[in-house]
Amino acid sequence: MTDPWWKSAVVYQIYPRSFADSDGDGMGDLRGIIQHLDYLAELGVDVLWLSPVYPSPQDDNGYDISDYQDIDPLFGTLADFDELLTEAHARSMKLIMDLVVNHSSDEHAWFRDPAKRDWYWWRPARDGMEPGTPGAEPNNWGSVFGGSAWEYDPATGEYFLHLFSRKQPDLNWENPEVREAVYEMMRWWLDRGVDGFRMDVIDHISKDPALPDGVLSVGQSYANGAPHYLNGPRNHEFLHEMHEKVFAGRDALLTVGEMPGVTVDEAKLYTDPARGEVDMVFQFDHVWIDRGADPWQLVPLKLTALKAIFGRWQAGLAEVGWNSLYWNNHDQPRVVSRFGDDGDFRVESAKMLGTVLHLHRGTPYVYQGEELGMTNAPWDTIEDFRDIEALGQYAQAVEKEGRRPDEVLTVLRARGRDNARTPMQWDSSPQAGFTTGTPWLRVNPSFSEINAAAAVADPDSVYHHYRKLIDLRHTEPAVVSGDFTMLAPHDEQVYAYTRRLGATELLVAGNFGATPAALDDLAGWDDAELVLDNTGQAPSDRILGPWQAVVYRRTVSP
Ligand code: TEU
Repeated sequence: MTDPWWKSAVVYQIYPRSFADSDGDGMGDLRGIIQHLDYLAELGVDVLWLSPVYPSPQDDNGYDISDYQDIDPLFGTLADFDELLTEAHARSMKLIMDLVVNHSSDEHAWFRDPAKRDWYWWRPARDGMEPGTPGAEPNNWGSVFGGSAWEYDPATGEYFLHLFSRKQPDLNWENPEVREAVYEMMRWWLDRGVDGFRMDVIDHISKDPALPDGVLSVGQSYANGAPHYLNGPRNHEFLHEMHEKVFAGRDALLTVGEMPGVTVDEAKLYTDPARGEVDMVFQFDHVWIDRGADPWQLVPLKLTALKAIFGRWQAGLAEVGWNSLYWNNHDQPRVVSRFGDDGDFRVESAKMLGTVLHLHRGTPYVYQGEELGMTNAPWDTIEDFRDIEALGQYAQAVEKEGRRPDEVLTVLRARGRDNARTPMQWDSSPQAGFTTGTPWLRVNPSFSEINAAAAVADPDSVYHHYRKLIDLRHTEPAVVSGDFTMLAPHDEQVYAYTRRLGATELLVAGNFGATPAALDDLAGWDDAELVLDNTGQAPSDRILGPWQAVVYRRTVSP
């Protein structure tokens, strides 16, 4: 059997509101994307993933959808969308949509239809409690964005469940009508020509219908209910049904499930082709690595822990299933600021991080601006943030739980989602060439130095390094299909591994620090071909320079 096409593909994520504004309203749009398709084709990516562009009150920047089968006027029209799809396909790029069906907007017609109450999770107040009074919520779950996961509706005297904002009521997947409506909508987009879906929090769709209380930890007002809605009892069944009813018989699609909290064993089931669920999942272990038991403490990166995580995922999905590989998306801080050095070694460390990630076995995802080495932004006060998560968590922590504002701000500055959402930096003109108007979120002041025009013109830029990484995946079969061996798992500074396919062996090594680092495993590779390097200097005496990354190739006897 030949490998599916997406094993040698690289996906590029576009966050439309921050990508490119064609009409000066300060908000990115579909025509803005069309204007930059040549840039993306030049980068070499195979697939574009669009974060949501559907009609939405924009409470969570479009992850709250009020109509699944149209385009929000903020972004354009369906005709613009069709043109984008045609133009992407004309450049041999596929396009996948964001599918947000764990919840809809509270402004969706389904939620407003009294005949469709069973399409959501409506529940009465806790036994013996007066509806609408403190503590009367049906259970003790907290919303990811702060506060209770239940909203009281005085008109009907009941509560509805929202794992995210109160404007994102959870859909009731137990109801077969809900599932059929979702599948029909998905078929409609596929018939229009889209090439697949990224599925938002798709491991949350099956809940334990008893909705039991979660365990409350000390100092917290709400419990983590995750055990009761994460990878719930019918999650595999629902995804298999979706596969049967939507994907079966259609070729060349890509499906990726966003699955916060998924384990390797579960991911193996979700991505086993024989089971017919999804092609790959986004796991969260490596992006939760610097999250402590106390959410308002910053935990520094421990490289050996990062290697243990990736090593476990590489081994776990080696025979069955497939990995997706990412550092960044619209929910994560910029990787060069998080795990690299966004000061003196910004260019070197951004290239090193890209190299180490991309040459694992799996499908890499590049988030807009990552290919430029874009950094976290400076945030003075909480008023600078726009993200509902940052604002909600700040209110919960500072106003309800009495945390110190500076303590909370320190963590939001380092980890907040708005770091990823500042406008794409196209050139050094005002507003970074993103808009002729006032951008919805402040442009990162780094744009005069870090921008696409400068990067394209500079052969040593992060951008050109990403082009080489993408090209290597397209041309070197060992990158796609080679087996994976982690080297030096106990080394706290160097990340190194080999990939082997038949007689070809690759060695990938990256220095996660500003001091030179020795790697004994480099012995024996001195005569090998240096395929890629980020400093222009081959290592000597097995020593990697500051933030250096190297890729060697040699022929071995099979
Ligand atoms: O994110 C789900 C998710 O896990 C996030 O809550 C994430 O863990 C957190 O924001 C990290 O700080 C998806 C979307 O990617 C996100 O943008 C949405 O807000 C969320 O679902 C609700 O749709």
